[in-house]
Amino acid sequence: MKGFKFLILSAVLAVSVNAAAFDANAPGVALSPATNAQEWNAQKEFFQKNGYLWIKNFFSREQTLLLQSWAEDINSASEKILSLMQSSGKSAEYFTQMPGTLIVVPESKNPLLACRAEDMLTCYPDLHHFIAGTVSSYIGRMMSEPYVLFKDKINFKWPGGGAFLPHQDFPAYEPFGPREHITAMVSIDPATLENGCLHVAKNWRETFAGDTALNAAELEAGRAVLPYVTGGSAHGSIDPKYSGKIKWLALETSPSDLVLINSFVPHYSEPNKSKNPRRAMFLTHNRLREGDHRSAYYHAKRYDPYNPTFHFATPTNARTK
Ligand SMILES: O=C(O)CCC(=O)C(=O)O
Ligand SMILES: [Fe+2]
Repeated sequence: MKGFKFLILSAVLAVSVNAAAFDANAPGVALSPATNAQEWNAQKEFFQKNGYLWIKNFFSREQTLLLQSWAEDINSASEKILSLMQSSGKSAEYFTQMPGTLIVVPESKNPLLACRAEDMLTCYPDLHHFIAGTVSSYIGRMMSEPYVLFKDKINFKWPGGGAFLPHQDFPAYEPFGPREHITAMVSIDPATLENGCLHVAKNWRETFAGDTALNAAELEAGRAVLPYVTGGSAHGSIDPKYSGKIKWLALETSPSDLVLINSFVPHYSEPNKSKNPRRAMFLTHNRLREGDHRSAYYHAKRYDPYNPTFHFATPTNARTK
């Protein structure tokens, strides 16, 4: 009887260890943050191979409430800035060059609604500290070396707004130095197919294997840049001949989840067809050994906000310039 109980117990333990690593029915989903060497390795290996990782139950209930309250504060500050922009008649540069002010980009169809707000962490030092102590330290632990924040933003994606065409982030970040990036997506609202959740490419290296227009070694390393549109309203989006071949995985995330993507994995999102916003923070990191470039990045953005490199496949007017 004792032996039988032991067998049952070890079977249950074996199942729960596997479940904590990955859910076989949902590729790339870890049901909880890694807690032991085996889980850390499994998450790192999956991320390095696929370019994304989806971790459930990363944030506690209290932490998600805190993040939601920061998102509300950032939205109301953003709306004040947009309304001042309208009423004062001053240019966007006038506001973006004001030290310590959020960089707010309006929705293309509504100048009073924030499509996104950037450099939030400069304006909300407590949020910066919170992200450094949760998300950044987790990335550093998983990758076995320290990572530092490179850029940060919140995309509000209001009802009717906000499609992001298929794109890779790397070409937009490349001019600033680091060769590798890890972006953490923190969902403020539950993300669904209806409200425009993020989709990531599945096995994109395999999809394009043998394509002679691509550098085979770069593709093998998961570092190939796919041909993309330059100029016009689709600037930065992957050439449809390529994006049409990609198989996509929809990430219907909840606010306690953490999603990590590298800057090469193709991704996109549909417009929000629901009645509520689909807010998400995007916190991009690079390896500390490649330098701390956040201030230089935001200095460039504040003084040259219309440069197309800052408007890759985004639903704003500025990208047409
Ligand atoms: O908010 C989204 O759905 C996608 C955002 C994105 O890919 C980006 O801003 O680079
Ligand atoms: Fe992106």
